[in-house]
Amino acid sequence: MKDQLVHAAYQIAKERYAALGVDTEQVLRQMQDFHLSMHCWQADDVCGFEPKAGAMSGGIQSTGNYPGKARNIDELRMDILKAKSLIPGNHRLNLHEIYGEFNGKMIDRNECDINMFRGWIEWAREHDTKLDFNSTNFSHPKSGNLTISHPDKDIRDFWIEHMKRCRAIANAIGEAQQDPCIINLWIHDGSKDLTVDRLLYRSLLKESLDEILKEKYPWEKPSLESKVFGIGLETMTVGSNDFYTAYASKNNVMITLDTGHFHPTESVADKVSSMLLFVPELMLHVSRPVRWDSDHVTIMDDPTLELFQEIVRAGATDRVHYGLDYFDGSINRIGAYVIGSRAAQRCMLRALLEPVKTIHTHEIAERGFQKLAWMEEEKSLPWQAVYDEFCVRNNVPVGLDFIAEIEQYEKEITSKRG
Ligand code: RNT
Ligand code: ZN
Repeated sequence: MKDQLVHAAYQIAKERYAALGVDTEQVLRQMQDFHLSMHCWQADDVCGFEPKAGAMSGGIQSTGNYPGKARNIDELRMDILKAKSLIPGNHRLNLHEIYGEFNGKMIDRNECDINMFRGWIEWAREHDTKLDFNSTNFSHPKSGNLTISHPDKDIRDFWIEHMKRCRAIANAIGEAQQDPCIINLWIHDGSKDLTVDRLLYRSLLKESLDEILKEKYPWEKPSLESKVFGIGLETMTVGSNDFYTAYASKNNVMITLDTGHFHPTESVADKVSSMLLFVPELMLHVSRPVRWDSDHVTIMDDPTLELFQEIVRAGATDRVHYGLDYFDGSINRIGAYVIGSRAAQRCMLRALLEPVKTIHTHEIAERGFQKLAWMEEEKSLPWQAVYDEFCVRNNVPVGLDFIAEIEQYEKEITSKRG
């Protein structure tokens, strides 16, 4: 699309918003400072680079076998850079422990250390990218249904060691980049069928977490992710939402809200204001559950928009970290990154462009009809013109222009992968 057209549409949009008391230039500055934490695992369907990687386990599943997934670290980095070149702004990258540089050596989960991530730190510095991190408790012979809540002390200790080491790695990454590295701690622990002694597993989880979180680091921030259920673990999840909400508020730890990890009619947006009164910060895993925690590509749907609106309305944009978490292996994976990242940005943009001051005033004064009218009006305000302007200013394709670029990359690169 022609830049002049984009600028012309933006000028009109700017005036339209100004009439409602919204400063689009200020919003564009805020958007520049809005950093997603892109999940590295969309590029290869959560496989990672352990030399002896087995089948995926832990109640998660990536479906589809669209050709061209990244087979090694170089391909993964290349694909991520391609995706980043089509997304306006500057974004973080979220690594899992299994995406370290193994160099063909089997380094077991209880042996991981910063050496596996020095290459990543260098790569990130070169590409002006900050890193986040995750321990990997799934897809391993020692992770059946249970890891750190396993009644067998040896298994528990193995995973405690892994998670402690992952925290140390995150701290070293954070120090190297002079910006805290968020480490997400998600464990799949649960049971398929009726569970009598739920208290046992939850007590063990609490005890293990106390041990894992004992050390305090200056450059690392742990965040705890709950879940409602996993595949094959349908009856009980040890790390439920109640468990982590209680644990995190008591211990002043961050909470990760994954939008696929709640009952289908539960509003994740509604959790933001409650959580933020009791935990220091939030991490998001923006995803799209279709009937279950299916991890479809994020789109600009109502639940996602409401989530971002809640964050902005609560004045909490800088207390939230914006991770993405989906893995669709059925479509072009770089396209999946670009669609999901742009969708999350558009939700944030719409949230920032909401004429919230006036809406608040109406709400406080109990002018219900006026409030509703303004909120309805927001839906058809020209936010799209502001997003296009944001793309032009960041030198990335506007509108659908990214499709051709991804098709070309597919033709030249990903389609040639065996
Ligand atoms: C799984 C959790 C978790 C994972 C990643 C790969 O249900 O959402 O965050 O998706 O760690
Ligand atoms: Zn998640």
